[in-house]
Amino acid sequence: MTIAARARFEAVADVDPEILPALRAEVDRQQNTIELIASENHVSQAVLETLGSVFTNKYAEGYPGRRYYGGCANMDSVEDFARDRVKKLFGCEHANVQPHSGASANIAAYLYALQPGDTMLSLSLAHGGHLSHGLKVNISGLLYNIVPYEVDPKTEQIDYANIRDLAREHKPKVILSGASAYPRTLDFDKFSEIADEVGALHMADIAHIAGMVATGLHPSPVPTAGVVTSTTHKTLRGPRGGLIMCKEEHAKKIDSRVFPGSQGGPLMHCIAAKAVAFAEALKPEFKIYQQQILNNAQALAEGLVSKGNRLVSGGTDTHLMLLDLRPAYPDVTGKQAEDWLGEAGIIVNKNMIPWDERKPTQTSGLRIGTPATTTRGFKEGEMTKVADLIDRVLRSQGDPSTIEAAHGDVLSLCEQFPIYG
Ligand code: DSN
Repeated sequence: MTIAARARFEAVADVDPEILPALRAEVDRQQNTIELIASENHVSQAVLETLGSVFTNKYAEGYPGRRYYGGCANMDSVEDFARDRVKKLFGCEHANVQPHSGASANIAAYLYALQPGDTMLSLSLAHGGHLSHGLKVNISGLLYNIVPYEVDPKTEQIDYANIRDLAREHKPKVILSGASAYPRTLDFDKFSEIADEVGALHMADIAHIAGMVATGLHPSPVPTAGVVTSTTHKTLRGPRGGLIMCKEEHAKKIDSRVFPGSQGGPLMHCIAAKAVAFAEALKPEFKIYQQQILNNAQALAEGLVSKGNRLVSGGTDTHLMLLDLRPAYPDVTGKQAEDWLGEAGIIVNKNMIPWDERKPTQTSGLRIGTPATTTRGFKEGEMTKVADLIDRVLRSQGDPSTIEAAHGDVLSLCEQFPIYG
């Protein structure tokens, strides 16, 4: 990988010796570390190539067939392919592939569904939600009246009866489902049922689980939710970006809330790369990949639990899990754990757990996910080894010689599974 990638940086080497070392170092870092951040992945060479193409040179404000600039025929072609492929992947009536990110997709969806001051129910960030779902300092929390729901204290899973009670009491315009640190299956039909009952719109954000939804390995909100947003770069394994799906009857207004409502020129190189990633996701092997993500998450979870670690909600149904550090390592913060594992070449992120008493900069939890390791070819056997490595480092309380030994094992695992050929 290193040699091939270095060759591709020849032009940068000619013009920018300051940026070049970081490019090379990042290739090496990704090759030589075990990436367990649940929202990250390694895109294919085809997606990378398209992302680095001349499509980045073009303005294409508007939509296919209705652009504000000349010279957009190739832009129209790739955007049409991207939209059609989303429709096939998810079975939706309409797709907008222009959102620059998941947060941008959410903003456009809010502009579609809400007026400033309107009420929205969403999962609290502290219980696994996302900052764009109503954090006070985010545009969602600044513009709208957010009523957060929390997980059940006993099961640490979504409490649908509580959501129904809150919905009846607060009469929200939108009930938002979706999360960035919730390890269990979401019952989208139940969300839609509650939303229908109180006359709210069910908006689903499937950013984390999009790959599983596309392949039928997680229930889909598309048939029942009013609007569905996603990112394209997590389990979907495309370039960094967002998308929105809806019924045909809402298409015109949704599109207008993306452009010109909240964005200007679309990132056409990114949309072209999304189209390539969607084609990859339509292939039968993508479902095998998604199933392996799930199998790997089970193996990792079982490995951790068998060594006495506690997972929030007792386990996972998806690609991610939340390790509660408190029972096994009461004095270790998420920040320390993230740092020690990082020194060993295992990349995770500290994460709040429900009712966490530590600050978000410290936390009592780690979020751990399997999409990226699965992409590079890890299977259950490797994940069991990864569970053992994590456990060794944490149990040693950051002992330098234990970290060094674990790092050696990480490097030899990484060498067996090159990311790019
Ligand atoms: N920051 C992403 C995550 O890590 O889940 C969500 O946008």
